[in-house]
Amino acid sequence: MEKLIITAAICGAEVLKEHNPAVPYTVEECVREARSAYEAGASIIHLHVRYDDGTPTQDKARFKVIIDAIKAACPDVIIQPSTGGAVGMTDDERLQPTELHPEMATLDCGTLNFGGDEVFTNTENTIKYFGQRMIELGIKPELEVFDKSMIDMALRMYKKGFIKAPMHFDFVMGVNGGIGGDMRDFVFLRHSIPADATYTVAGIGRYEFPLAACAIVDGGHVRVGFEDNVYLSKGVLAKSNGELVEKVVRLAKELGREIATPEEARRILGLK
Ligand code: KMH
Ligand code: ZN
Repeated sequence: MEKLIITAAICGAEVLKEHNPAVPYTVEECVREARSAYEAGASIIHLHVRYDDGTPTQDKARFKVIIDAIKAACPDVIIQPSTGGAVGMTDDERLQPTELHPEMATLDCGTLNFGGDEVFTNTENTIKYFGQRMIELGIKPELEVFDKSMIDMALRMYKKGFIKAPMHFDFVMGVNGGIGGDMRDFVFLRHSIPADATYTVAGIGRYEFPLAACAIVDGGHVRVGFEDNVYLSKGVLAKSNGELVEKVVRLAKELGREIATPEEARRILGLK
């Protein structure tokens, strides 16, 4: 079994300091959270950025400042900017961080309800546009799937040439509007991807660590972080993203799975 790649989704676009005071908004806070995750064993940072007041933005200049600062603190870490951004942003607004030529970026594979009146929109043409852009720029997409239908969409996009193999998926499970986070749901997704594909699992809220354990024993990979969950255990807020990563490392050690370094993660994912 390959070593375990841990991704830290340190910030997100929706979670606020009101949910956990350690949620990062400023450049310094992003560096602090990325470093804590990296030192604990994360090899990938899934990155959204905010302005200092917490407003999410896909502004290229803001991304550049934060990516450069994270790279100075964690030189070999893989930075994976979000192209999902926040609900309501346009496609071109969302794509801005791809102009910085990151090694990876997310590619969201369908539309879903996102709580209340919010809808996270990813039409077929959006997916084609984002997929084509990432092929042109040599960026490895992490295929964000919030439901089984989005795996099917990714496979259609692959057949049409908008996504290349081997594909790398992120099963985002337990969003209010997407697939649930039970083991049955995990098994369904896990057996719906091609044999040569890799995957990571991002369980939302209370699903985070049970799904991490599923992926650890199954040979998949794991994403944790404030974007998905702010609690270390029931009712106990995590002090940092690093604490969430440390818990995954403990689970992996108990279950006999070694942790991948960023260089090992690059090889496993076929990054340049
Ligand atoms: N913030 C969500 C609307 C991604 O990063 O690609 C979208 C999201 C997915 O977080
Ligand atoms: Zn995200």
